Amino acid sequence: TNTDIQRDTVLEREKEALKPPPMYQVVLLNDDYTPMEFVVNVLQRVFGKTPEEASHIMLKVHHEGRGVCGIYTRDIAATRVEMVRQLARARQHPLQCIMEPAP
Ligand code: NFA
Repeated sequence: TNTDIQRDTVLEREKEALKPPPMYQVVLLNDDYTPMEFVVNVLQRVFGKTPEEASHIMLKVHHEGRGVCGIYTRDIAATRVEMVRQLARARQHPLQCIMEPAP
């Protein structure tokens, strides 16, 4: 009946609200032109990495083609991707940054 379905819908919504939100990883991609120092600076400024952490991630991207900068909720991930793209654009570097569902 109608009220049975309404009650089911409320229970489904309550169950959904208790779930953790979907998480997204922000990924940097390698290229041949962006200076290493710029990438390290971005990782410190946008992702709060220490100089040592930032260098480690930068070298992983350089050697393996990609590297995870952090895992966030959708809006935080999207904002950080935009921050990276804006910094790269301002210096005319081809640095690429994407977000994808965390496994
Ligand atoms: N491959 C770039 C270089 O040799 C450095 C780089 C690292 C670029 C990580 C993008 C991401 N200058």
